[in-house]
Amino acid sequence: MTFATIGLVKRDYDQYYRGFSNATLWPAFHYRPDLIEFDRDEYDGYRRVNRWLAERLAPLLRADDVIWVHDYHLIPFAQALRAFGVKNRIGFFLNIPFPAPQILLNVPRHRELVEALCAFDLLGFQTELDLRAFCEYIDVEAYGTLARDGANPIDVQAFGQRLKASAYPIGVYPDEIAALAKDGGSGRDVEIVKSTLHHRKLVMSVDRLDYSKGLVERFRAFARLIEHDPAQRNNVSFLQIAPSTRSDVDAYRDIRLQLEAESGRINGRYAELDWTPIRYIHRQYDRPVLAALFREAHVGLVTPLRDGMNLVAKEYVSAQDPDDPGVLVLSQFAGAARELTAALIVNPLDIDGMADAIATAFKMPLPERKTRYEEMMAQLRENNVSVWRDRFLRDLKAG
Ligand code: ADQ
Repeated sequence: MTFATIGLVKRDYDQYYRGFSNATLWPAFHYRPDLIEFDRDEYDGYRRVNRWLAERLAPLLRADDVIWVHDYHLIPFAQALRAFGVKNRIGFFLNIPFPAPQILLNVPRHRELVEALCAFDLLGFQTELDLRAFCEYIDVEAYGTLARDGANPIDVQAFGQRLKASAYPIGVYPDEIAALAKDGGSGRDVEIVKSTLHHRKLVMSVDRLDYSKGLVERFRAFARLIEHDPAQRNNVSFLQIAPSTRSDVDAYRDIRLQLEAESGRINGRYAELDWTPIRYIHRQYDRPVLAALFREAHVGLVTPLRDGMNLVAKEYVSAQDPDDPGVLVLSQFAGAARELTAALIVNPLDIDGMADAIATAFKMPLPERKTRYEEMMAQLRENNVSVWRDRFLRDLKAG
């Protein structure tokens, strides 16, 4: 693979990346209008950087290149490329949710953004729900037309453009992760976790530290579990791995402080001399280590408030021992819940419901754990990341 990379100067980083991308679009697209910040200069910076990236890419392109653009940082990218005379096929995949129109309307200039999206030839969303939200905007807000003949991808006409749109749920390579999980088990980090567990059950979560991931609610659910069932105390350990991201955006500083307070409160209340209920670690780990840790965990607790897909859910299932698999507890608001229906599906705002699901997972008999695991693995194999890529590129090239 050949990469062309360019750096951003501080003003561009602040306006384009930290500002409009991560303080306006990210909260809006994750259904958090209360966290949306909008600054006109940042929006101008967002458009300017997209134009500049397009200007730098245009001379590198050959006539038969197919261009695949990823994510919310690059919504105006096709429009910008077209302005430089690029005629190639251009597709866009949105890794995060697409919000319902009533949420998107909170973003000033939302119409310009959706108009920019319509300059792509193909739009890919994670789930049917995201696709439907986009179509609703086209229908109700943009007075566009959508071909309702059941064809997939759907034909869209809006803002004087014709394009196609469909759902392409992103996948993983489940068998590669399974192999990593098996081999990674002898590493030092994994041995440390095993030796300090002392046969306690392990509940595990891995997320970027982000307010969309539902960490506070999850910590409270774990506290509720040990509060209501004292027999669980000292018999279960919760490992939360969450490296900081975007720590220069205010909302991310706030969530970090809130989590530190919450884990401190819970550990202060319930810890014993030989047991800390929550281990909360701000670190990146190598993929084999994470995979091996997933395999040790009796419960994978993946409870985002909103998530485009959530690959951790798919990685956790893939990493399990087929002869003794753990149980995935999964938020109904993760895109992955549309495919991994054999998980224990929870509402991440229902603290008691999540505590009950963890207790159910602990008690689940081996045959049921195996059936659920096998159903989910079959789904992950059928829609692995190559299948996802090939479907998108086939539709993009088909025109
Ligand atoms: P993210 O919000 O980053 O991705 P996710 O899908 O869970 O969320 O992917 C995170 C990846 O980073 C996983 O592969 C995970 O293993 C890895 N990771 C997380 N914490 C780690 C740590 N401490 N050390 C090492 N690796 C770690 C966005 C969207 C998602 C969507 C993906 C892909 O928000 O909804 O699923 O893109 O489309």
